Amino acid sequence: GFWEWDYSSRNGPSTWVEKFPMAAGSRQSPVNIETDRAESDHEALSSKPLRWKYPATASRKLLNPGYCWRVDTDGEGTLLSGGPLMDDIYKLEQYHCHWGCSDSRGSEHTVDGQAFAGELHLVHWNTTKYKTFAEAAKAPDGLAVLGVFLKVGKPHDEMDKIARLLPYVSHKEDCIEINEPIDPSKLLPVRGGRAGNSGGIQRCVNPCMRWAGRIIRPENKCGQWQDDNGYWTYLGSLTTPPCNESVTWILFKRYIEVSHHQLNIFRNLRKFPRGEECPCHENHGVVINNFRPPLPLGNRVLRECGS
Ligand code: SG5
Ligand code: ZN
Repeated sequence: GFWEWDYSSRNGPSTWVEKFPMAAGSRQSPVNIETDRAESDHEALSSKPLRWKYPATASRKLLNPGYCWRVDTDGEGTLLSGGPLMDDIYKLEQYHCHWGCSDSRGSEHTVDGQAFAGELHLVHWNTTKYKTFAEAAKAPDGLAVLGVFLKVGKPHDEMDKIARLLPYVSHKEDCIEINEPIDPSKLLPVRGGRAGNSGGIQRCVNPCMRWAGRIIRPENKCGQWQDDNGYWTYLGSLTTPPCNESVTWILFKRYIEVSHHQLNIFRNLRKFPRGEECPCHENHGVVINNFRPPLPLGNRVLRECGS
C-alpha cells in the first residue's frame, strides 16, 4: 500500500521528515522541560489568567484514527484565552491522547527527563484571527494545545466515560456518536499531584457569594475556570505529521491520575480497519507507544506561570 506515517521502526518519527519537511524545523514539539531553565514570567502571564470554558455537550464523536483515540467537538460555547494567548479567543476542536506500552512511558513531553504514562492533548484554534481550523493550523499563532500528563493511580471518573466507549471504536476508522456528556474540564488537573515543583488549585472565574449566611458556590453553574495551578508554555509544533509550527503549547504542572486498567483499555485499540488482516509482525496491530520523542528546545524560551 501507499506510505503511511506511524510510530513503528519502519515509518516512525525519524522517517517523517522525508515526506514532511517541516518535521526538521527549529520549532518542533515535543521537548524535554528542564524545570530549572523555565523563565518565570508573572507580569506577562499572570496579568491575564488562563481561562477556559467547555460545555460537556460539545464532545460529539469518539474516533479511532489508527494512531490514538480522539474526541471531536462541535466547538460550540468552548473557549480558551488568557495567559500566553492574551486576548485572542481559541475554540476547542478535538482532544486525544498519547500513551505507552507500559506505565513508565507514553507522554510526548518529558519533565526533567522523566516521561509520564500518557499525555492528553486538547487542541484549540484561534477564532479571533482565523476563519477555519485549517487556516489556523498553518499560522504561527493559529493553534493552542493544552497538555495534561497522565500518571498511573486511581481510576479517573471522566476518563472512564471514554474508556467505556473505546470497545465500540476498537478498529481504525471506527467512529461513534457520544450521547452521555463528557466534560473536558474534568480531565484537567484539579488538586492533582505535581509534575514540577509548584502548587495551587483551579478557581472558578465567578467568585463564591454569601447569601442568607450560606456560601453559594457557582462552580457547577458557570462552568468557566481559570488556572492557579501553574503551567509551562513555549512555542512549538504539532507532534504528528505534517508537524506544522503553529502551536502555543501550555502544559499543566499538575498531572491527573488514571488507572492501569484504564490505560490497558487504550492499549487495546487496533491500528488496522475492521475486517482487514492483523499486521501481527508489530505488536499485534495495537496502538501503543504513539508518542514522538522530545526534540531540542534550541533557542526558544520556556516560560512558566504559577509559583
Ligand atoms: C493526533 O495528534 C491527531 C491529529 C492531531 C495530531 O494524533 O491524530 C489523529 O487523530 C489522526 C488522524 O488530529 C487530526 O489529524 C485531526 C484531523 O493533529 C491535529 O490536530 C492537526 C490536524 C497532532 O496534535 S498534537 O500536536 O496535539 N499531538
Ligand atoms: Zn497529541
